[in-house]
Amino acid sequence: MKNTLSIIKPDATKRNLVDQINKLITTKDLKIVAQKRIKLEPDEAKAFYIVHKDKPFFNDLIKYMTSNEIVVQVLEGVNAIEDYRKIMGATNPEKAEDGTIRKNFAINIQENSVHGSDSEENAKIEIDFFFKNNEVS
Ligand code: IDP
Ligand code: MG
Repeated sequence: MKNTLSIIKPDATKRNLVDQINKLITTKDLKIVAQKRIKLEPDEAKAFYIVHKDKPFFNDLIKYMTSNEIVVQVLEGVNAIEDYRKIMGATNPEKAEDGTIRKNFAINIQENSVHGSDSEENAKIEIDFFFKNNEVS
């Protein structure tokens, strides 16, 4: 079994989409094994997205990620990382496949409703960023 980190982002929590998004997550081979709703501080958002610090959209991304609460989740499955990236759809919702979370719910390339880890290495770093060992079942 593998774990991946999922975030339901501010645009989605604002619109009360958590239950609908969780339905799309759990219909495939993925189980939600930890979940909490939190408000990110700007410094935490900057630390989480440090790989994007030189991108033109970085400051807007931090503003957006701290604009409302987020729901952070640990997902478990045999191919959790790849399976969740598929369920999420492309970063730009205009390019996302039908049935994906981003196709269904994202507003634009920034307000794209969900985050999912992109590799096993980053999944571990990102899960440790938000969860203590005893919070993940
Ligand atoms: P990902 O979330 O699909 O892995 P990344 O390239 O890692 O996409 O970007 C992280 C987040 O930064 C995106 O999910 C989105 O919220 C935001 N973002 C990415 N590219 C752009 C852009 O070109 N304009 C505005 N925001 C962007
Ligand atoms: Mg990414």
